[in-house]
Amino acid sequence: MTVAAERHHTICRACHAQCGLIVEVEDGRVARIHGDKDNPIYAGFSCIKGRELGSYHTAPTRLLRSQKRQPDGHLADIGSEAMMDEIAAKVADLVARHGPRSVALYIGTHGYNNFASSSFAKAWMDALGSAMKFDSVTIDQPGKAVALMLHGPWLAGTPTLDHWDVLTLIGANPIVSMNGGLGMNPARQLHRAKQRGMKLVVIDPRRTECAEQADVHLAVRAGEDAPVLAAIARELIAANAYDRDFVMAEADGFEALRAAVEPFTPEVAGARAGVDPADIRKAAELIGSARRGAFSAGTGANMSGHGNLVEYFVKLLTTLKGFWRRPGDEVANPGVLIQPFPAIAASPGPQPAWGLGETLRVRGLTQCAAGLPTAALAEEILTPGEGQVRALFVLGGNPILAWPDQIKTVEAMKALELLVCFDPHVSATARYADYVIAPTLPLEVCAPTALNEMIGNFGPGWGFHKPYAQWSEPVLARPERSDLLEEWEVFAGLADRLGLPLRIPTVSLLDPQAAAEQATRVEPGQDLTPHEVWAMLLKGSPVPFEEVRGAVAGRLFDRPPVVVEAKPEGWAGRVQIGAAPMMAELDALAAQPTEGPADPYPFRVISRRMRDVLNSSWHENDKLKRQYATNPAFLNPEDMARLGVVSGDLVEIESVRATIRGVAESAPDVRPGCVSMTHAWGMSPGEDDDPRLAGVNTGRLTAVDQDFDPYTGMPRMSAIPVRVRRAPA
Ligand SMILES: Nc1nc2c(c(=O)[nH]1)N[C@H]1C(S)=C(S)[C@@H](COP(=O)(O)OP(=O)(O)OC[C@H]3O[C@@H](n4cnc5c(=O)[nH]c(N)nc54)[C@H](O)[C@@H]3O)O[C@H]1N2
Ligand SMILES: Nc1nc2c(c(=O)[nH]1)N[C@H]1C(S)=C(S)[C@@H](COP(=O)(O)OP(=O)(O)OC[C@H]3O[C@@H](n4cnc5c(=O)[nH]c(N)nc54)[C@H](O)[C@@H]3O)O[C@H]1N2
Ligand code: SF4
Ligand SMILES: [Mo]
Repeated sequence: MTVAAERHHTICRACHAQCGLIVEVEDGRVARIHGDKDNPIYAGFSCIKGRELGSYHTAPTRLLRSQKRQPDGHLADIGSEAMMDEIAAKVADLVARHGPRSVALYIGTHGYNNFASSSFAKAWMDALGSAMKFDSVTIDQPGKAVALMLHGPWLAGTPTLDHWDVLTLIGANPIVSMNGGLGMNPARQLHRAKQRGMKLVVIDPRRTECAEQADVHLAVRAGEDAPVLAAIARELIAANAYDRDFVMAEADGFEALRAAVEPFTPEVAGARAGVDPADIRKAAELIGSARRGAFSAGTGANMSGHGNLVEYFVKLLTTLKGFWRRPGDEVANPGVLIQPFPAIAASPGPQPAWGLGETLRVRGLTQCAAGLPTAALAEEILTPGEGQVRALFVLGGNPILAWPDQIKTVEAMKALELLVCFDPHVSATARYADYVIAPTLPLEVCAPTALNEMIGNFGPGWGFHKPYAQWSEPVLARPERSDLLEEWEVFAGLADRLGLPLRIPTVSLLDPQAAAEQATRVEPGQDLTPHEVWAMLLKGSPVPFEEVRGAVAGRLFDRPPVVVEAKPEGWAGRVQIGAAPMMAELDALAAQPTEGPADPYPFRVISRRMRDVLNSSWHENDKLKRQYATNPAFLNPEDMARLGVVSGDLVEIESVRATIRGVAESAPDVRPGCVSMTHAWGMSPGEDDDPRLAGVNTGRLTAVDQDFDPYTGMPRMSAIPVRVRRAPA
């Protein structure tokens, strides 16, 4: 006999969007999951990943107990207490022999998704004395933070979607990715904005779901965004369609910018990017005639060789148009869990963008504004000498499938003395691990929507546009006969064994110094409940944690309105729109000959997201792979015909670094000359020669020490030059 279903509200944590969902539980198991039409932000939205969250928890491949590598190479169960004893002893020994820098941390998607795990992990590294804390930001959109520092932050932020007359998306596809540009429930937001007359410009080599709805779609050659953005800036200046008063009052560097964009006429940019100059003019006119609007760049634009410059254009075009919030504007979200910056219509001016904190031993790289360059971590592991990394903790990430330069990443994982992965599966990386720690999954633990509120500061169309928050209590009990830990419990357990107190900063304060001042000290062996942990993480939140804990269905909080104040008398900071390193990069682009010798690698592999999987996660669920069981090599039909292949045929994709095989799939939406492929599929080299089985890994095509960004260390992860041919039978 089945019991009537209990209905619970929950926060989906399968991606960063944190949708408010409803879970129906019967007999202790998930019967159904669906969107919540009463949710004031998501209004019933859910995607198939969220609706399949139940099966995520019961997947046959899910680890219910942590694993230890045995002398014969197999993984076998280990009790969590014994596991923490052993790992703590190994770390103590490494630190004694080689110093704390020999221990590194990499926080991936699912570590980043959970402030309790990432905060405890970083605090544990601080307690050890190791600065070697890496995360996926520097292999994602690091240009965002770098450009923000070169330009200078605008404290009052940007107006929200309902105020824009025009939106320009550059290498981003938020309808599928749920990432920045269109806020939550993006398809509905775009529909509404278009109905009230907002114009949409999309710059993307593929006619994406967003481009389908664009007023102007510039289907640029991959990697050629910067010339097009330069031409748009040039047109705005030439047509006097920029906000001259705002620029005079708030910005330095206008003349340097004007000179640097001068060579990029629409004809020059159009020839480089392979688009009609008239379309560049049309885009510039739409932007030029707008009173308010926004620019948003995504991973495609960040990974294609000029990520910092593209993101810098995003900032400086916003300034040229005066698209920032102005005195008297209301701040749409005065903050619930995160205290926003003071709403002043001013900038503190540019800040250091690199050369911060730890210096790496390879390629002259330093910590940049986006963090330590993850693209250099494999070399830090492989380069002998003082400071060599010998132990790596991977928190909810999958280096083997996600990092650039898979060949080097495999070497590095093998070279480690200690590899510890926190992962619910024996992932492609966990296959090299000494310990795989089995974590609890989202429906088994409590959490707030703090992450999504925090990323509201990344740019326009990110995070919540209203004072919204939700708190989730566990919906499911931990499975029978399981021995699981929340990731933070492991770091607290390791710190206890090493006798180290932890300092847990609050995530509610954006200023790192203020957050550190409000840090809570956790003594070795101190008993903590999850609620106590979240109370310390949310110390100083605009709405007290105890009150937010009542918002189990997600709700809007009644916050006093915040209105942007005018710049105080005598304020010195001004934004910078002609930063020397960026202008030099533009000059170098302008000096490149437009007609080069024939390109030996004439195709470009460009990245994309697939709706039903998240990076390397969700591949174990066949229901989610009903449409694509592989990551196809999407090619324009013209290219398919020239190569003599039809959908389903195998093609060889060769870069200077490696050759992979892909399953060709005809796609008229892809610009000729591009191979549109999703990352984080496949296996290690030699294991995915038949891509029809588990896909193939595009990270293998890149080499970290070639064609890399000098500040973020990131090589091209999109717009990767390749040749393509029909695979021999
Ligand atoms: N060529 C190319 N490369 C790319 C990209 C690209 O566009 N092109 N994109 C880049 C980007 S933007 C990113 S963010 C990175 C992603 O880089 P990573 O974050 O390193 O990779 P993921 O595949 O997201 O790894 C997630 C891992 O977390 C595990 N996991 C799932 N749920 C949980 C959980 O609840 N707890 C824990 N502890 N683990 C869990 C999964 O099993 C999986 O092994 O990849 C980058 N790589
Ligand atoms: N369903 C789903 N959602 C996800 C993820 C997922 O794997 N699946 N991953 C999550 C992660 S980790 C992130 S970081 C976000 C990313 O979110 P987005 O940045 O929106 O990522 P994509 O959807 O891949 O869109 C990138 C676009 O860039 C285009 N592109 C590629 N190269 C170039 C270029 O040189 N120039 C220009 N202009 N465009 C180019 C591609 O064609 C693609 O349409 O998505 C997140 N959301
Ligand atoms: S969009 Fe992301 S948060 Fe929302 S239901 Fe899908 S996976 Fe979950
Ligand atoms: Mo990402």
